[in-house]
Amino acid sequence: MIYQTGDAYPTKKVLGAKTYFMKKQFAFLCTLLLVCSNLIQAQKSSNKPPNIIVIFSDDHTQQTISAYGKSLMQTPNIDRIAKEGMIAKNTFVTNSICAPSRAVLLTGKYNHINGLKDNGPRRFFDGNQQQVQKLLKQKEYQTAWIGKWHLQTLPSGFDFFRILPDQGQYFQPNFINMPNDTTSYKGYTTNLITEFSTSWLDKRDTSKPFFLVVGEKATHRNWMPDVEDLGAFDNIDFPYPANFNDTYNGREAARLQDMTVDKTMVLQDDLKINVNWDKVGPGMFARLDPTQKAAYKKYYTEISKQYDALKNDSAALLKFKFERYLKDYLATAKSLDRGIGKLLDYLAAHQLDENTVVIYASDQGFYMGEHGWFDKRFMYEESLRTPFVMRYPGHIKPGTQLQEMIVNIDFAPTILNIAGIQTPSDMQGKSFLPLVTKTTPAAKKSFAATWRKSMYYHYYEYPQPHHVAPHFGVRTTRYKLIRFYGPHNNLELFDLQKDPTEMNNLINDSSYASIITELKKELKDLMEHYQDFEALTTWKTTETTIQEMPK
Ligand code: SGN
Ligand code: CA
Repeated sequence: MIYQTGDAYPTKKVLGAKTYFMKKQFAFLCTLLLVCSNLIQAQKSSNKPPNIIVIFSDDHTQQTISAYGKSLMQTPNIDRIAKEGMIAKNTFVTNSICAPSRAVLLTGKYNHINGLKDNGPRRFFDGNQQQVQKLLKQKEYQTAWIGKWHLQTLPSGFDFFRILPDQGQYFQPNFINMPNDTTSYKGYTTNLITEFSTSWLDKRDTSKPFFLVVGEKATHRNWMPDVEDLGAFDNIDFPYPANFNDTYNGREAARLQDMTVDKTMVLQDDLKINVNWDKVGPGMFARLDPTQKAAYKKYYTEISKQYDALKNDSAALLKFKFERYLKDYLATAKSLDRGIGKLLDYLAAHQLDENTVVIYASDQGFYMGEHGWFDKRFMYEESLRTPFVMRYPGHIKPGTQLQEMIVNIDFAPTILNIAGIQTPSDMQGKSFLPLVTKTTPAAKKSFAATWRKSMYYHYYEYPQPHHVAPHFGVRTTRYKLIRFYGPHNNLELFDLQKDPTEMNNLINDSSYASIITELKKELKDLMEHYQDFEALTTWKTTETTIQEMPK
């Protein structure tokens, strides 16, 4: 007899007692197996580590992100990540420049260890070394890097990459596709990077978790806004920061840099003023298609007229230049923030938002006119800091604010921790997850007690492109000691509580003598701890020319 689905289960009478009980036992066993397999399945999926997206922008600084408080513009989508998760208020980089910062993100190590100290001719990143994506891949993650990469050697350990060559272009950019083919794509870079990211997500293997780095080009020089954002900030007057007219008194390296809005910023290439749009050469503007070029021509011709009208007023011209810089920079940040919103919407629309960690950070901070500058490099606050916000649903309480000092060497260990992977012993950073995930206040307090109280910095690239002398230094919660070397041989000390904009070098102030001694010792200890022996030698051999080395 064949029983069809839906038929009543045969009775004891129909089957006979023995067969009836055997069948009953069999059915019970089947049910048990099914329950067990469901439980294992459920266990498996709850054990499946979360997906991780790192949105990593270029030169996007905290002064322009509203989640950080006083901001030059609103960034609703970056703020959304912070609101749904956490914001790290004191995030610093080890070396404020692009390629080295990316190398730190990948390796969790200082540049003297990962080998990439600057953007220049020495810019060779050894892709054979241990990297975060390779460790994630061992844990079944699918890995991808899409967008700006800037490490000269091609990515390794990623299942997929589509990267901008070198700095990349804002319009009709070339991308390098795997294994090594360059193709030009029509459109605006930020939009393309977003589209490529979501289409990679569409095609991914859904049985595995993913690790995706979205490498944004914005907000890098020469700040070419998307056509729809031209003029987005024109109704706003931006005042100078209080120290715009810095005379660099007592700060030799600051005096000798070449990165002022006044002298270094180029009227045509940077500010698009008085460009001959009908005859643009092979530079950035040549990438605009006819419609985009017409929009640029229309908009910037009007701006040029306003500039020309100020011709005999040098103070007004400088203010105009400064404001134009901010307006173009912020307009590129506007499309960046919009793209982030699209990524977040994509996650929600595909039911991925609950199981995806989203991190937003930049490779370093930037000057928005502070000290009269654009660019980065210096260990001063604006470029030493970088934004860092992260959402991790179910684990980080919405609205969490982290005050402890985190450094970009901590990014890789934290990402690994999220994936359930222990930090390899040779990584120099530490996961800060226990500082922000849900735990008892006591546990958090005891972990925080072990957390770093100072950070170490080392910048190398000199002289080009901006004549910033190499330097290393230490920052504590209150003080900063910087040692310039190479073309300079001097020390700077700042009391950040009394002088947050770093205008008064206190190195010769005798009332700070004991603090200087302590900071020198701390700096030396950090160099030893992070094994920066070259810096230690520089410190030792030349220190006597400035002040006594600590014993
Ligand atoms: C280019 C820029 C510099 C900038 C470096 C490094 N000049 O050389 O102003 O400091 O990149 O930037 S430009 O005229 O070519 O725009 S980084 O973010 O990649 O480190
Ligand atoms: Ca950068």
